[in-house]
Amino acid sequence: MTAVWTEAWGRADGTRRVRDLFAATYGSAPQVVRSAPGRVNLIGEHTDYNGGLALPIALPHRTYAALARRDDDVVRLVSAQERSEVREVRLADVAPGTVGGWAAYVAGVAWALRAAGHDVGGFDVAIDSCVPSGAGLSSSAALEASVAVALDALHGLELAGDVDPAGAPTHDASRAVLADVCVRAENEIAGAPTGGMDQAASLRARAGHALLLDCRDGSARHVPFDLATHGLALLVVDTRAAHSHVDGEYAQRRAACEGAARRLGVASLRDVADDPHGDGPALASLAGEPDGDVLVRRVRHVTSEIARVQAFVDVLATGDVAAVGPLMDASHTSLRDDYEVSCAELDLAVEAARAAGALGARMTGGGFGGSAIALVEAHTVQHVATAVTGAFAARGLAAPAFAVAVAGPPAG
Ligand code: GAF
Repeated sequence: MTAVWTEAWGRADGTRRVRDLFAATYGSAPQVVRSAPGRVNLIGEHTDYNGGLALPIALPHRTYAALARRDDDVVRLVSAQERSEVREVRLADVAPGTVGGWAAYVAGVAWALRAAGHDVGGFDVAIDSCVPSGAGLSSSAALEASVAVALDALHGLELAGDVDPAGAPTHDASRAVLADVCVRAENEIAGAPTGGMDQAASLRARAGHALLLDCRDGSARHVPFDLATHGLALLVVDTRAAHSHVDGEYAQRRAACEGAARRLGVASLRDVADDPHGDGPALASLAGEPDGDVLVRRVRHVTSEIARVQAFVDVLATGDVAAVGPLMDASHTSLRDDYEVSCAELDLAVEAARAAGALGARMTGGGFGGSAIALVEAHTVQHVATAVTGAFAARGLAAPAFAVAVAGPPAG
């Protein structure tokens, strides 16, 4: 059974495609072209909106945005993925609930920049992308971040800075500001109550490194992450099971955590995770509530997952990279059983990858569909992908798509 691969475009190819789309649509050349990556999260799932730790890497798969200024406040938008007519939005009309679909992410970024006091006017924009959409690989954040850095360049906002030759952003603090802008666009204009890890990964990551994000104070540290030197690889399995954050399940999980924190009298569940006495007392007090069983499991996932991120980083520092495998496995079990955000396709991808020799595997991203990741010995990548493909076929499921994730550079 042959595995299907989703290749990342080269930068020159992506730039040419989006320039061509812009010229074919608007009859002139764009003034700026920028791009931003999707991400996979190595570990630390559903921790960001709990003030916790997360450890994403930027993917080599990127979204490309070509822009030119207009002298009115109209935004015209076209996307190669949507194959739709050119859409048109007036910036003055952008508000929660007024823009639907993918255009909300683009117009939302301009709206949030204006709300933060930046002088952003109308523009024409063309979008093209090799980040698979709906695959849990942050195509939304890649779209927002590509538009954010493009608007930054178009209007001379000087927030994005550069990406140095080693693939590191030169201006982390102001990139964190841009990430917040993208989160506002997603939360308020697109209506998805997500937590901010994805936008940080796309804007603040560094090539060859994972981004250790502390979502309580917004600080970030780049942790070396180069699997190839250890003879390892990270296989991404896009299960092709539908996934969306605008639906109610993600919001319910977030509300449950925030409700639990309120009942415990803490600012966020991070405080429970950091309690020197452990999470036992908090879990015991929640167990007595009417919905105690569910609350205990939700909180236990968050506190244990934050501890696993720290353990993962500690293991990486020892150089024994393969030893992170059991932490990935434990993360998946916790997301499946305690947080209940996995699904049959994700569980199958994880189990089939492990059966084919993966050293650890887990769902990545928000869940309810989307992608899994598996840590494998580099020479077994094809073997594991073929085995997972076979397992999906045996269940009568659509063939998954695969990619090898190498930590790439951030938006720029
Ligand atoms: C999605 C969200 F967008 C993130 O903010 C994060 O909560 C993630 O799910 C789960 O870790 O990607």
